[in-house]
Amino acid sequence: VKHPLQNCWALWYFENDRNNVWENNLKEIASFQTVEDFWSLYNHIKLASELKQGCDYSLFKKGVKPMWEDEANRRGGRWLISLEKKQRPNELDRFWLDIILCLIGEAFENSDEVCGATVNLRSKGDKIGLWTADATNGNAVLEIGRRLKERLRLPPKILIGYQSHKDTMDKSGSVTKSSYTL
Ligand code: M7G
Repeated sequence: VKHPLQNCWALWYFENDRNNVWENNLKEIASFQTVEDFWSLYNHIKLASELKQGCDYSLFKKGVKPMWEDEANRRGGRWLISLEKKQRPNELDRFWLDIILCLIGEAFENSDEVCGATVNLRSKGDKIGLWTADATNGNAVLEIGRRLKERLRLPPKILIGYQSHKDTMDKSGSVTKSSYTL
């Protein structure tokens, strides 16, 4: 018998095709709700570092689209880990897998607040974001951020910032201010 996860999760893939509006480039690839089905999926898809520039993977609770406008996300925000270019070959895949294991293993006290996570492959530097449901829930946001840093073994001097999606949306292009930094 397979080992059930507490939640059902969906994996999404985004490929940057400029002929389409952003949302239409977003595709739900697969979903799973057991440990075994997670590993069979993981073992048969490309590593994040093997995706083309401009592509994303997202892992979200089933039923939540990996976009700001989704009802589950629209009051929320994300913890953002900005990677240096040189981290793609040696750290990106480990960070992404560790974040997935935190999500599906419900590693946070406030796991109910977690919506999902995204990895963006970008020439200017890759990004990993952990999305939570309520940017005004400071206690939950901070607990999740602290644990995330711990689980990814990010050194204290590497700072991560939390930004509400509303601020990200309004600031599109320029730098978004962080509501919290850890
Ligand atoms: P990005 O892919 O998050 O980061 O956003 P990047 O700037 O490093 O590539 C790029 C652009 O994609 C944004 O400026 C938006 O036009 C669009 N976009 C990204 N996200 C996450 C969303 C979203 O959730 N909803 C909508 N409508 N557009 C988005």
